[in-house]
Amino acid sequence: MRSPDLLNHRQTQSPKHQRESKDLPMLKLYGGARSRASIDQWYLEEISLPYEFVMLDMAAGEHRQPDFLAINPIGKVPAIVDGELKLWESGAILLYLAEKYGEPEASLATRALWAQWVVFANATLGPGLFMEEIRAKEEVRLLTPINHQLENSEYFLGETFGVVDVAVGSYLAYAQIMVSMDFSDYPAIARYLKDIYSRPAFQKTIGAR
Ligand SMILES: N[C@@H](CCC(=O)N[C@@H](CS)C(=O)NCC(=O)O)C(=O)O
Repeated sequence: MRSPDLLNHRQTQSPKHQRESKDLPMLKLYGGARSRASIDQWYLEEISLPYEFVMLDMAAGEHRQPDFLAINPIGKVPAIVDGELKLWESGAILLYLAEKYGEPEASLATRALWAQWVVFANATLGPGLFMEEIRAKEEVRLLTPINHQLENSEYFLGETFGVVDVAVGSYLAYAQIMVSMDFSDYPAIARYLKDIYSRPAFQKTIGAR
């Protein structure tokens, strides 16, 4: 494993960013070049939580070595280590970061909506936009209601950017960046993506690829 890069962070943090003990080591995010770790990294940057990015050399199989398998026995990135907690699956990491550090205190119903959109992004939207054999069938069906949602509000859950925007916005952005998806029939999504691309935290992570 390459030694962790310590990234720069913005100084302003809400009280929710305070970690339980100042003695805890910094949260570590494990990823590879051009991996889904960028999604979690985008959110870490959005919430200005200090972290170390551990870049695994996946071409050399570092993600299948015992050191990393002790963190994620499935041998896939992203994964995080935060104190005693080892956590993997990009969506589970987003939800943990949201609840622990990123979002204001929220009701069960609101947290359930975060989970709904995060699971939708990873289990339905991602495959629908990236699996060639189903894309033609799924594209209109998925993008029409998403466009409608964004006609009614600036962001997915209202007028404030949040974890759901990272979860869903990353797949919409990846679709444009990686498979040149054309959103001209979906003007609210196109407007939303323009906004996403202008965010410094996005530019530093997914937008830097
Ligand atoms: N559903 C998982 C997917 C994880 C995944 O497939 N990660 C890829 C990189 S983007 C990986 O580690 N591939 C290496 C391998 O399968 O050996 C998530 O969202 O975290």
